Order: sequence, then structure tokens, then C-alpha cells
Amino acid sequence: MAHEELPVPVLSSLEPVYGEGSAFEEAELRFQALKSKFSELFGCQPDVFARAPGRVNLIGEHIDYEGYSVLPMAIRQDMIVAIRKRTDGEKVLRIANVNEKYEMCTYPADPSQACLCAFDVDLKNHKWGHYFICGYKGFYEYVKLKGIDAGEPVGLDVLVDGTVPTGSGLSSSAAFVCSSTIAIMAVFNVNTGISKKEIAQLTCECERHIGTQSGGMDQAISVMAKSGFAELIDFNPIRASDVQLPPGGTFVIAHSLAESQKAVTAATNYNNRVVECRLAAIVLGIKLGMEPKEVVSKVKTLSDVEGLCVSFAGNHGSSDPLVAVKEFLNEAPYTAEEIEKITEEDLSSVFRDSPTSLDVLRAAKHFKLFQRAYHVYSEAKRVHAFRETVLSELSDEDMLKRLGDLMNDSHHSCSVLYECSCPELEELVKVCRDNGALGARLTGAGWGGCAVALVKEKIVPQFILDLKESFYRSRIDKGIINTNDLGLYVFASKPSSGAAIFKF
Ligand code: NG1
Ligand code: MG
Repeated sequence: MAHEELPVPVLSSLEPVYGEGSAFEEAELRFQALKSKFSELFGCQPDVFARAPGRVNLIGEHIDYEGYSVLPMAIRQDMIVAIRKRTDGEKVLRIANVNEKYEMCTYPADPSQACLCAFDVDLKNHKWGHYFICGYKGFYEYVKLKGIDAGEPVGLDVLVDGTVPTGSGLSSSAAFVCSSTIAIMAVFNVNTGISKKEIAQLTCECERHIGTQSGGMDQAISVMAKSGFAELIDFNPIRASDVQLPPGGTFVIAHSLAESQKAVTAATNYNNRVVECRLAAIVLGIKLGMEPKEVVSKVKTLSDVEGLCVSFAGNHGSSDPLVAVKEFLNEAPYTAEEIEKITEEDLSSVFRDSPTSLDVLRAAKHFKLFQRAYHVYSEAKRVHAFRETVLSELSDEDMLKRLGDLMNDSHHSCSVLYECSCPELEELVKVCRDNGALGARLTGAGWGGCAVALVKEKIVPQFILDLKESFYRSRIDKGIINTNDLGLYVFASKPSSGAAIFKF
């Protein structure tokens, strides 16, 4: 357990990963199709396959990068990467997709040239293949750091098959980065003796090459998930503890049909919130007695100053960081100048080592420190309340009700304090609740993508039908989606298994 490695099943035994029945049959067909498409494209068989699942986050949004625990589960939708080393001496990476919507991308095999302008994210040049290159660059950084000899870079042929909808908050990006990284490790025979935890850490760093200042939730759950369990994921160091969900409840995932392109909107959305949280932590640290110079170099996240907040609140008869937030942060948004008076340093100098943060400073007019910090500290508590509820002696009925309430509170906080919802998600969450969900919330980064609803198992089929009528019908009539594709946009989900390497 302490040093668990990735499973490496043989291709003829997909059951441990995909389960039995229709999921298994579907997976067999996908692997067969992938193999024949691979030979058609590249004239030979792949050396190895790797798969990594997407995830739904049940609770704990936008707090992983602040160092707080989150509670996701892996879903059955995944990315499979087929890969082989080229034997023709061509030092080129060819990355193709079974879905012809994605054109083949090529990159030089030299990792220092495999252009991915992480620090100059060129929006017009954002190509889907970049996510593979995240894994590729990260792999070479890793072997260099560890002194592992992976040999001279060689050309690679890669074919990808993904079933995680993109831009949906279900972490297609992490599924892609994880499956790519693992496939690369496997094709270079560098996957033994490395723990899942280490791979989770590595893949998280890999994905940052795309230019988002991600926390590690998505990669951790994709790599460490176990079938049948959600996981409480802790950070610094990464750890996963199984969470058995109560019987009688099912999580239904529904797409708002607003696509969130996180890599493209990073400066105003995702990275903006990471910067606001850092600023809130710095201001709190100073207000709570740290020297401005010291705080800027030491405080990276809100969890770094929680200790100070709690001792302050403790003096006031409470052990709650929210007390310090209310006392020391203004509800009105801060300008950069107001913050600089407190930090006694220019913000451009505070963030000089982070080009993506400097992009945020250029794009932002003001910073909502109170709201972001209040969300993070309260959401961190809700994650623990969720876990405690699951472990409690409550009846199944009361337990499900309490979990639903926590999910609703989480959504409210995401929507009002963190402002990462959007009109389509607001409508969808309301429709879910109106149709009997015990709780519903946006999941993942937000600004589009999916909602997750907790629904009593016995009403799930009716709930999905109702959602189809009250949310999707008008969109079908307008031609936004096709009736036949509805199953891709709304489905019940069970906790699925994590990443694996498949050999012949
Ligand atoms: P999605 O929804 O997959 O873009 C992102 C981050 C997570 C986490 C959530 C918000 C990446 C790869 N993932 O997820 O780490 O911060 O938002 O809770 O950036
Ligand atoms: Mg993502």
C-alpha cells in the first residue's frame, strides 16, 4: 500500500479496469479499433497502451491549489493512448486522434524543441496535441532529475482515443496528460519502481506546462482512483484515502453545454483566482503580524496562513479562519495600489518569477480578496464535513440529505463568492434541484462544463428523463445538440478505477 505502483494488466484482461458487462465489451471494441487504426496510420502495431480516467469532483472546488483536501471520484470515461517508438530513425512525434475532428499534430522529438510556449501561451496556436507534449516535457524533466537514462530522444507514433467530453469540468485534460505521461514512461520502460503518488505529483507538474497554475486533484484521482470508492485527496504530500459513498444515492453528471476552455481563458479565470488567493494570503499574513518581506517570500497559499488565522480567532474564542477573514479583509474589491500599500512592494515584483501571474495582473482591474478567501476556507471545511457525514451514524436517508445540503452550499459559494459559475450552470443546477436532486453543484473549474447532482437511486431514470425535458429539449429544438447524443451529456456515474498500462 505504502508504495503502490500502477497496474500493468495484459490486454486480454480488461475486466479489473473496466468491470464486467457492457463497459467491458465497449472497452474491448475500443482497443481493437485503436489497434487497427494505429496500423492503418503508422503501418505497425503499438508497443503499449495507457489509459487514464476523467473525474467528477463531488466537493472541494478551487481549493487544491491552496493546499486543501478535495473529494473526487474517477468516472468510466477515459483517454487511451496507443504508442510505439519509431524504428525509421525519424526524430518526429506524430500524435493522431481516432476522432477526425482533431488533426494529426507533429513535434520534433528533441524535448527542448518540442515547442510549447508555456510562458507565452499563444492562444491562436493552442493545439490539442500540446497536452501530450506536457507529458513528454515532464517525462524528460523527471528522468533528468532522477538521473535515469532514457536514451537519446527517438520519434514516437501516438494514437489517442478519448471519451471524456472536453471543456466539461470532467478533466479531459488531466486524463490526456496522465495517459500520455504513463504511455511515455511505459514505452521507455521507466515505469517500474515508481509509486502512484510519485506519478500523480509528476503528472500534475506536467500539466502546468500548458500555462494553468493547477492544483493536483485531477491527476491524483486519475492515477490513484479505486473502483467503487471516491477518494479524499490530501496534498503536500499527496495522499488518497478511500471514501465509501452511502447506499441509496447516485451521482448524476449533466453538461451545461457551455464549454469552458481553461487553457485559453486562464488569465481572467483560473489563474486569476490563484493570484487572488495568494494576495489574500499575503494580506492576511501581514495583518496577522508577519513582516511584509517575510510574508512575500514565505506565503504561497491560504493554507500557509491558516495557523495564524486560527490563533487570532482562538483569542476571540473561536478556531475559525473565517473570523480572521471577516476582521482583516475588506469586502470591497482591492486595487493593485491598495494592496501594494500593505505589501510595501510592487505586485509585479511579488510575482516576478511567474509569467502567468504577470498576465493576470495585466488583465485584472481589481482583486476580490475577502470573497476568494472566504470561499476557500469555508469550502475546505465542507470537504471535511462531507467525509465526516459519510463516516457518521446517521441513517442513510439523513446522510444523503446532509451530503446534498453540503453540495448546495458549495455551489452557492462557488457561484457568489468565487464567481466561477455561468448562467447555463445556474439554470442547470436549479433544474436538478427542482427535479428532486438532494443537492447539485458545478463541478471542476466551472465557467461552463458540468454539474453533479446527488439523486436518490430509485428516482435516477425519471430524474434523467425530467432533465432531458426541462433542460435539453429546448437545446435539441434549437439544433445545439442531437437527441442521439444525449447520453453523452447526462448520465449516472459510479466510481471507476484509476490509470493503467496495458501490455500485449
Ligand atoms: P478542471 O475542471 O478539470 O479544469 C481544474 C483544475 C483542478 C481544480 C479544479 C477546481 C487543472 C488541471 N485542474 O479542473 O486542479 O483546481 O479546476 O477545483 O487545472
Ligand atoms: Mg482540466
